[in-house]
Amino acid sequence: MTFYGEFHMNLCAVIFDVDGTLAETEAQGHRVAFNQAFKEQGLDWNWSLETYKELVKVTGGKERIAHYQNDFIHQQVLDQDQIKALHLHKNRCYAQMLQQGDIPFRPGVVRLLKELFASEVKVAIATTTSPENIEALFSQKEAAGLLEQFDAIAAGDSVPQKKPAPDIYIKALNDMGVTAEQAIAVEDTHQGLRSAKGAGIKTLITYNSYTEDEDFTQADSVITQLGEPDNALQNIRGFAFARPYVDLEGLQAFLGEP
Ligand code: XBP
Repeated sequence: MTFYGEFHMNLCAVIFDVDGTLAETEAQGHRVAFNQAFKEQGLDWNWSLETYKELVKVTGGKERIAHYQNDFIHQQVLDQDQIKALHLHKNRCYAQMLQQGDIPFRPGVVRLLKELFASEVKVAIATTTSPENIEALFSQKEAAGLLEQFDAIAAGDSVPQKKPAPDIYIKALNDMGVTAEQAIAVEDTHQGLRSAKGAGIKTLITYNSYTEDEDFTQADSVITQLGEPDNALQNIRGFAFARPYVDLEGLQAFLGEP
């Protein structure tokens, strides 16, 4: 007997975005690391929470720095090679922050990953950030042994175009050998939603305080968080989860509903 009733579509894979979806890494993670790198490189740039909220709409750290020069300060302070070097410096700062275990996973993430890893369902990552930053995030104590269990990790510069282009989700599907109809994407931003939907994948949005006012009208389900038995999710729109938390059965029902 199931909690959700009958469903007929077979869930084969779940693909997770990283930044903002697995953990709130943007405002208190990448942004802080960018500012530290700017300071250590002698730049007088400082990205406030408000500025970063705009900048984060451009996916990719290197692309974000270029966009800042072009559209915010209207000054080419750094060329492409200098941007690359600054971005590497920022990622070293970010990894150091995570070594101190500063950015916890969002509610329900570790629980759901463990349930999926113990099942037949394949699990992947589709992210704009680099493999090094994913390793840094998963080096935190609560995620010990999890990263090795993913079936595919599609990350960073491995595709021609970053989100909102669908390339990274298409790569994750191909790497796992599953079709878009057999998979679910979990995202937290409008740009990520466009990417997953562009690849034809049913998408669950777990927004956060940084992205809650973004346009999620294309999403198949919008909820506040994956949730825990004692820390319930709220269904916002689209498919509604019957339990206070997202589990494998809930995801199967989500994929299976017309
Ligand atoms: C989010 C991004 C990334 C991070 C910074 O990726 O756009 O650019 O902000 O990481 P996603 P990098 O939501 O797809 O996980 O500096 O390594 O780009």
